[in-house]
Amino acid sequence: MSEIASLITKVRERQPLIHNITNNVVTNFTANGLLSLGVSPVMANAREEAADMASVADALVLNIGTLTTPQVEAMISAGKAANEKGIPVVFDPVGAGATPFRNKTALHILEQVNVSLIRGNAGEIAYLAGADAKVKGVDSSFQGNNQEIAIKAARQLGTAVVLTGEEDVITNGDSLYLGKNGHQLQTRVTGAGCLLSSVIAAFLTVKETELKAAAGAVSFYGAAAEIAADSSKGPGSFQTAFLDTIYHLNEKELQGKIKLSYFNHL
Ligand code: ATP
Ligand code: TZP
Ligand code: MG
Ligand code: MG
Repeated sequence: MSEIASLITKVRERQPLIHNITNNVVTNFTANGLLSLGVSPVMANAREEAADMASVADALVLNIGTLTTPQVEAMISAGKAANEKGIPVVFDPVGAGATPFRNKTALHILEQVNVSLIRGNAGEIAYLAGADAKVKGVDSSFQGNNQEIAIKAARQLGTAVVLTGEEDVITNGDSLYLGKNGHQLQTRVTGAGCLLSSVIAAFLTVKETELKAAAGAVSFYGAAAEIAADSSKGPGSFQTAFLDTIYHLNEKELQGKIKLSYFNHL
């Protein structure tokens, strides 16, 4: 696990610029989370500049949490610019499976943009895999086999998939990491999933395989949540402690905390 742990040092050394077109619930938390990590966030949603910003960024995050038609146009234009430049694109299909507009938009973005990785909860990934999704607003109540659903989505969509929950499944349809870091308090802070999508984008800039980079990001993030939860009284103090731990947690401490299993040739 030392190779996976070393990615956090590489991310901090590289200090990538992460362009986020994200929802208006989590914008501030995402920017602060990325700054705590040691990377540069920028939010640029306007159709008029989304492509220009993507073309100077090191990675792009498309998040449909509070989508509007102009914002979707901005996402597609930024996504195409990112593809032309060859930078990673992370897609967070927030609430896919919940309404026809979200469903249609999620599939449209995946048609138009070459996405490097999709990060969602079980219900969202199940919807994209064509399974019977249960998405309550933006939260999942899907009760199926998460590993099977993630593998199916990755194979069908031809992209890496990170399905998060109590256990995290990270797969490209051929091999898989199962991650067991994390804390239940993460489900009581809005944007815990959205910030993770942006943290994964930062890790994708250090030129590892998508799977290794995502495994590094997910383990780092989950380990930070565990440490933060130890000194928290509830969701309010957890949110502050989580940002502090994202700032302080280093490669050496992380190494002893990673809970990852790897499965090859699925
Ligand atoms: P949802 O909207 O369903 O809450 P989300 O998009 O916010 O989903 P999560 O699945 O909650 O995303 O994942 C965010 C982070 O929280 C991940 O790092 C994941 O490992 C962690 N996590 C989620 N649920 C739990 C849990 N019950 N126990 C431990 N960690 C969890
Ligand atoms: N409503 C629309 S987007 C959003 C809410 C509550 C934030 C979802 O964030 P996350 O990371 O999926 O919990
Ligand atoms: Mg959540
Ligand atoms: Mg989410």
